[in-house]
Amino acid sequence: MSIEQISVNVTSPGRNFVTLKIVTSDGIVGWGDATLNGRELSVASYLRDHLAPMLVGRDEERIEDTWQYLYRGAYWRRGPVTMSAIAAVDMALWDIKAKRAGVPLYQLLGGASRDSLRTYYHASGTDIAALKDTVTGLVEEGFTAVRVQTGVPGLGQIYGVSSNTPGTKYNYEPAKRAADGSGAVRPSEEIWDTPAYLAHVPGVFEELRGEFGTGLRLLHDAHHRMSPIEAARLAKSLEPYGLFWLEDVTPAEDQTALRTVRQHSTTPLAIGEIFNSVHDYQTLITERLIDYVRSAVTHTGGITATRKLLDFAAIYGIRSGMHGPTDISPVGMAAAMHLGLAIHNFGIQEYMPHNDDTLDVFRTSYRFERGFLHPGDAPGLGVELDEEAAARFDYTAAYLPVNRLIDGTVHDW
Ligand code: EZ4
Ligand code: CO
Repeated sequence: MSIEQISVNVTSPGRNFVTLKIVTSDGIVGWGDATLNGRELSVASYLRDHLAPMLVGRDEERIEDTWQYLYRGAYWRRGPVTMSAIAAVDMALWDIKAKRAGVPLYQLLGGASRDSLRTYYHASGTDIAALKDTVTGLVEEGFTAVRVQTGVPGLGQIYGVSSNTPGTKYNYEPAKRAADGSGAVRPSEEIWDTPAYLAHVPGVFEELRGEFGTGLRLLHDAHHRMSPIEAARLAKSLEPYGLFWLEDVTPAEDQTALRTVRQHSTTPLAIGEIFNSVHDYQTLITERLIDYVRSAVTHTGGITATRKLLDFAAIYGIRSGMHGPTDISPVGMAAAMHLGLAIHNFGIQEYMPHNDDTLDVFRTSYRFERGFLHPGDAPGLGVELDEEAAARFDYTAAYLPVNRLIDGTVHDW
């Protein structure tokens, strides 16, 4: 059998998604997620204009060979656009292989290593009272782990703090669409001040531990904003509150920055949602500078590459914490769930339910119950794109925000 048709679907049921469809000569359909928030059309073009012509006629069973052909064969390697495109092809081929075998994908990855996947969800509040309300709601829903983001006095809208009213469903979506619907969108801008943040955050965790005790797993995302020594101070100041992890404390390019943080603190560290290759982790893993790998299957070259990355991490006792915001499509989320169920060194899965329009477009068979996820037992990935439903939602340009310091200097967002 061989790859006969390849097409790329761009749809926007509330936010943009890019989905690859591969059809084999005997009619098996495989789906892959290629969504890269704010840069969706670049990946769509990479797939349509460059990869699709190379793939037609290839043996769809040769997944590793196809991965190497697309990665090594391009000469230009790595980068989020390339690796998201390769990821989509890889996911679609695994979907096809598992459908042909008539089994859920996790069976081909070695079978289940656990019954279900512990998840964490996001809680935020512009002040501590609102934050406590949100966390209380999540604990009542059964969540055992919560990522906590908080407003900082003196700063306006900042990363991770939802503008939704407390008590409602607090989905956080940082990519902003053009207000006038014209599509001529520029990124919104936020303001940041590290000293104000560092002074405020430990008190928030003090309050949360006082209210919820030590049993609840608490996570926090610093979104790449600190210098190494500022990050070390943050990690040290949060040590008494026993975080499950502290995420993305420094800009992601410099792996050696985390040596400084490690020298000063035992707060567990997670990084990698904007990484796209195992090589981004080489120093971090071999020097044990992190505890959790944040890569998304969608942005890291697919199941083939993310499996290798997580196996490499396993040798050093490092676990998975795969990225799972709403900008990973249900197809990409399912890929993470199958992989997470199969590997031994699973840690936790980030999970934010998609909106109803998205779930009309993507028919999922994964199950979520009281804080735990299971990929389901449909053959393949278990997610099918309804192309008619998708056609109702046109691409709408939207960008992630740009961040500035109070004096106007551009800063990491
Ligand atoms: O900002 O997915 O841990 N999660 C995150 C996310 C990212 C968005 C960017 O597209 O940091 O909310
Ligand atoms: Co993050």
